[in-house]
Amino acid sequence: MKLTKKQFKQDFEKRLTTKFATDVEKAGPQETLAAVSSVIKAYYSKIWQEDNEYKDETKKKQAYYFSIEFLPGKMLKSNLLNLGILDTVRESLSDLGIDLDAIAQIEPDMAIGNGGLGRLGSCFLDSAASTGIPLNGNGIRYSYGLFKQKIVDGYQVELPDSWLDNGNPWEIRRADKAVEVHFGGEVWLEDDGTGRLMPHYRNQERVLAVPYDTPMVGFENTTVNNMCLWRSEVPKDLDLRFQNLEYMRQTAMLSAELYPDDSNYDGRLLRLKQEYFFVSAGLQRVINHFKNINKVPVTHIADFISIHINDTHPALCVPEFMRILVDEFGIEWERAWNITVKVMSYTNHTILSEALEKWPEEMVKNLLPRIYQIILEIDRRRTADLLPKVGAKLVHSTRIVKDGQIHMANLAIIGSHSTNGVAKLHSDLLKDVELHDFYLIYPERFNNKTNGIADRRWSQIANERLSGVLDETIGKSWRHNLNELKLLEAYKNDENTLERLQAANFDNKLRLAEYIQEHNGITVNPEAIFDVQVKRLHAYKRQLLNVLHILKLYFDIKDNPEIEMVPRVFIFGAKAAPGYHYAKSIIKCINEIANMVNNDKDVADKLKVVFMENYNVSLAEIIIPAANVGEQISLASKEASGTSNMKFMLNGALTIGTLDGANIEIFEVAGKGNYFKFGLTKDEVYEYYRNGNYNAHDIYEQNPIVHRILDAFIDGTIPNISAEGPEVFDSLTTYNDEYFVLRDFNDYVRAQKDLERLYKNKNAWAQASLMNIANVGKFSSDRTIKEYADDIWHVHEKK
Ligand code: GPU
Repeated sequence: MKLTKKQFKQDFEKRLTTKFATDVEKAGPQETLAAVSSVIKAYYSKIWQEDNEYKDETKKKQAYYFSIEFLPGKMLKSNLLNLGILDTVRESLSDLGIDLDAIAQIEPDMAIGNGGLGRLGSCFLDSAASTGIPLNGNGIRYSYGLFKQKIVDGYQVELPDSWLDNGNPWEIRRADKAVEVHFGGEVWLEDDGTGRLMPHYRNQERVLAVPYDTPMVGFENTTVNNMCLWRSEVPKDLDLRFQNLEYMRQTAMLSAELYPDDSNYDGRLLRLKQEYFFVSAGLQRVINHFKNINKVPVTHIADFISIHINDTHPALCVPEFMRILVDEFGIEWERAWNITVKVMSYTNHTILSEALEKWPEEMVKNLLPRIYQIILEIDRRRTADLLPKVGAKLVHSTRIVKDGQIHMANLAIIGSHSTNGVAKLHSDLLKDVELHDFYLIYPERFNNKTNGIADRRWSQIANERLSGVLDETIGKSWRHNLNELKLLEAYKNDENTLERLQAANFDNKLRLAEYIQEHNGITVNPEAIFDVQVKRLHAYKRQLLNVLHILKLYFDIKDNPEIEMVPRVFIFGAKAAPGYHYAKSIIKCINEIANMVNNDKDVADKLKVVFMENYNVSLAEIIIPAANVGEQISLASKEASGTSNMKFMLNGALTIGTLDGANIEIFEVAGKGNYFKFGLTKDEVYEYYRNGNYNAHDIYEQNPIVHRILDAFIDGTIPNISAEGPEVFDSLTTYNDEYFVLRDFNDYVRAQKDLERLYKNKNAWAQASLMNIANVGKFSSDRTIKEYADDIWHVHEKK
């Protein structure tokens, strides 16, 4: 949009008066932020309204991304950038003596997601809007987002994230579009006089679902899509003579809190309730909208909408859509089923068995009696249909209802026309191993969609320094099409460019060093290698492998304080699920090792270890641009894709990583010598599983370096971990090292040495960094979302 400084200042000053009865001089930072946001909202609202009108008039197909998590982070700068008014607003505010960046910083992170899964959803919504693809989010408006992490005495402590305290300037409460969602009670079927069995209900719990719309503003275009988030409330006409206070409390609690589990299934009733709540409310709204704008029978609905099931949490979309078609529209079962399968599609995000959702039949039956009947009927008909075709073995292994449980992944695969993994390796594993039996039955449903990232946030917003250098070197076309970064390759031997790229990184390191000084009280040397591992704390991600390597370097220094070593700063950021005891123990160990190393005179500034509290999207925006190295060291086959790996690449960091997830595709395009790969391949890992012949204790006994490092956990070398040290030690020895940390240790050390060698050659390192940036184009989520739109949803870009 077009905007002059004069206009903005006028609008802003007026808003301070009308909204807060104050002026530029007297306004506090919260008032300033709210007034700026409110002005921005007025700017995009017009575009939003027009785009909605355009969508309704053209009646073109739209897709809906159902996800129990989103992780947008802060919105102010992203909205300014996408509207094309970031510079104008920054300069206008500066004229008034206001620092935009300081104001932007106090906006709370919108953290209604745990990690990669939720962040991917937000990258997709950004990319869809920016490429003009009609994709809308559907989720839950949690009053409390992911907990805030404090480190107290080395331990993680969780604090509530009450992000809505100062209001949310972006959302619109749409009370007119509220719907009801029903739970529990009894259901029975009665002939409606025409031979059809219709459900009748008694004693159902009623919950009011109120939608809040948040605009997803496209980058310098006219598209504004919607992220619809549902809040649970008590229906206004509820007769309290028949309801107790416990019910009231429960209803209000439905949308209160995000479950803080990442890649882990925790079968609690409230979670199942949340799943049905946003699925039912979302589908009702989608279908209501379809009815209002299209004058065609609902049997045509698959030509107008597509529903995406993001991991299994929204898999109840399948029976709920069936319920609406069959019970409410009177459509005959077979026909309804064909429509449902056409409308639905599903993404799998992990092969970890502890993440697979399986709800006890009793629980589903009691909470969702009609949905339970429908699931049984889906399962019964499918079994009858397939038995003669594929035989009992395949039918059984792929059944939705078995062992007293509802298998949610099976429901999602069977009830949709597309199942995709999130990186090549992961999608192959689904076809060949984990979902092989499904693949035998429905080969045409399986496909890959390698993840991507919203590059605007991860470069233009997070790394203005680098963005400036890129503009000066290759022009600005990369801001619209990330593949244009390829132009940078022509400068691979241009010393001036290499120097300026490294200088940008150095400035970002200074910024991070300052942050670390302020928050951790640790002085880090900006000349050191900034070696970063930021992601959820999980055994399979192997933060522990990183830790063992740090201890190796530490002992190298202790043995020989004069040793030559490129100084390193190891930076961690990680939240552990509150109930994940082992992960919390590792956090404690990292913090105690940090204390030991950082305060050891022998170490000087050769080695520093920093654990950064409360890792979230905003912190990632400060850390990643400052990194030299990104650690992507999960055990091969376990990380479905990873997405921070792509963010590091975009910002010019080199990856040290295993042949896992999207790392493989990163290595393919970055080019040899521009990354550090190590470790078992997925085939070697599976070979160990087949033979059952991995013996971690042997490695401990036979490798003196490993022996010494592991002993440090139990012999008092590392102080203050008398409970956690033995736990870690036992996991790696007695319990045979589930994720092959010891097996990969030697090769990891070797790769780390290669890395150090390259870093000593400033020019060669700068070239490798440049090659990473130049070849990151594939990992824009603009590419990913176009593939979903073309291959799965069949929705089209606005022209
Ligand atoms: N992922 Br399942 C999560 O962040 N949370 C989950 O509950 C599940 C998966 C992640 C994968 O671990 C990661 O590899 C992937 O990049 C990301 O989803 C997005 O696909």
